[in-house]
Amino acid sequence: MHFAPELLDQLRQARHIAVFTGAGVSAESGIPTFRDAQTGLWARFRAEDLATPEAFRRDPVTVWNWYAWRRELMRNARPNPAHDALARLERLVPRVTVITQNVDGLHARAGSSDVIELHGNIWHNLCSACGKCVMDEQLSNDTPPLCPDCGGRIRPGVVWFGEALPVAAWTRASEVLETADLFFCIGTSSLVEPAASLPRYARACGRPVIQINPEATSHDEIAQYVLRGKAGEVLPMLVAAAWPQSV
Ligand code: BJW
Repeated sequence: MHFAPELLDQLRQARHIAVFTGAGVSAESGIPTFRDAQTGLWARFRAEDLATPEAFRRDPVTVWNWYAWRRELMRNARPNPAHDALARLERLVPRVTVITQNVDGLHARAGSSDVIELHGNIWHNLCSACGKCVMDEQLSNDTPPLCPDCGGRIRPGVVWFGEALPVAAWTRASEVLETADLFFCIGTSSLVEPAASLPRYARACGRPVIQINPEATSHDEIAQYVLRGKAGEVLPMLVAAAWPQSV
């Protein structure tokens, strides 16, 4: 793949890089993206219809079992070359902040040290009634488990449709846009708000936006560079092209 020499210069000169990621970054780890059709037991459900507070109220058993299945998938998944290349970038650029919509924790497992999780983390358990955080060891054997304090239903600590994003994560992500020199947008359909507005804010702040995705998205229009391909292939090549001595 050929990279514009100006892009490689901008990368080498950057003091702070912001990287906004979505499900496509974990696709090569074997975790289906949100808008992939579901398979097996879950083929008759749409992911969008399970990730809502209404679905959990209506059918908590199905929603809990879906998350239990996804946790198992994520537990067995390994970071892929895209996660690894982003973690490696920290040794080449003074500051790298990953702003992710993913709940799988794979950026941190790959070694990225500054990760903002906009949509929560699938490994956290919360009481849907009193908000208490509950450790795995404290979970009862019910489906879904019940809160040891108030008996409410335990839910995964992720952000569902119609719920607000964690304030601290959103505030930090907005601050990062003000200090970053470059903004990567990788592996997201950019359909889900308010996260999808971040690349537009970055562009409005005058930051070059670099889009990596095998498919076109609405953010191609605002991107200074569109790199068409899989993140696990494009990112390692890009890092090697900018810093040949790093490989
Ligand atoms: C590859 C690849 C490879 C493949 N390499 N790439 C404004 C306008 C319209 C609607 C709204 C609006 N503001 C809010 C809304 C409503 C709603 C929304 O956005 N709806 C839209 C669908 C229309 N938003 C919300 O409800 C949000 N909350 C909110 O706004 O609250 C307001 C409020 C304020 C105050 C009080 C109360 C409320 C919350 C959104 C939460 C989203 N949650 C989920 C589930 C998380 C938990 C879980 O994992 O189960 O987050 S939904 C799902 O979508 C998940 C993802 O993080 C998110 C984004 O998906 P993503 O990552 O982009 O994945 P895909 O599958 O869509 O795309 C994959 C991409 O990868 C594709 O482009 C592929 O081509 C690419 N790809 N292989 C690179 N190898």
